[in-house]
Amino acid sequence: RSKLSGPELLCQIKKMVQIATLTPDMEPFSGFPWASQLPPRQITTDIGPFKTCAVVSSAGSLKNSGLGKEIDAHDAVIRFNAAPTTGFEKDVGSKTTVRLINSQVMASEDHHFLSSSLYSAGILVSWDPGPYSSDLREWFNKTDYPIFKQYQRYRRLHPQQPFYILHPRMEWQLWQRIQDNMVETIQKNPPSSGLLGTVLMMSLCDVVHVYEFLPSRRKTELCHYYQRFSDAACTLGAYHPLLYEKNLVKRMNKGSDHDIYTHGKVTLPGFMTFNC
Ligand code: NCC
Repeated sequence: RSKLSGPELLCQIKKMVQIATLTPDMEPFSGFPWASQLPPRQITTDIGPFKTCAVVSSAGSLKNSGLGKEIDAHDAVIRFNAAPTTGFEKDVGSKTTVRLINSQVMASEDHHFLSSSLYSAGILVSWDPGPYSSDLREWFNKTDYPIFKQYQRYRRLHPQQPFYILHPRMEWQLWQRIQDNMVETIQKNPPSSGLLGTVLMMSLCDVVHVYEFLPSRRKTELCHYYQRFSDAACTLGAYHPLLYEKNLVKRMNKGSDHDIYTHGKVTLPGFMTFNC
């Protein structure tokens, strides 16, 4: 098969990946009393559009990057899972507009999701790696972690904080874009939070700058900028098809290779800014 160009890839993703969040009217949720805890409108209706946005990966290569000021200069900033800003402002900034968290973070004891102040800044968006299907009922009966139980608890404790759940269809539509553009057969696991968040921001912003998803000259085996743990699989992927995700993002990059080398920075256009 012929390799798609960057603009063609961007068009495929724009056309074939629907960015959606759960709303109270969707089945089977509409039949549950707690459905009223879900935001009534789509996240794309409620927030944005923003001019410029920053996607801050959690990579160890952000350490000593000094990118904090540049990141904070964006109109909106997305961060992932348990990635902190306190104590790391110089390298990652302090603004958090959206925090995208996987269901493991919500459920595991050691993250103290319900009580930690780490999660209280900005808008929360969560996702769960369900089965390869976009059927909500099937997913509801087979989530990887108890995302709904934790969602209800969190909403009761923090009713004022906006909190969305991604429609699992988005994960698999994006996975399909990765698979269809690779020669190899990739593992049937959803894309990483980093790629999901990048595509989410492309639907909310005119320009998206992604930091240290494609590693800079600071590339390191250090997994996260905020932890001492080292494992090259954090950057290259094991469960998530991360290497393939990065290949795709590299092809869509509108910025220079020099920006990647010095800043780990990729520039992607928002979906509203181009026609296909
Ligand atoms: O590590 P994680 O991701 O929270 O990182 C967020 C996103 O940053 C990008 N990244 C991270 C580290 C690195 N060295 N290079 C990178 O490019 C990736 O795009 C990544 O998605 C996840 O995707 O949700 C993930 O979550 C962790 C873990 O659940 C949370 O950190 C909470 O502890 C997963 N780790 C494990 O399950 C052990 C990880 O596989 C993916």
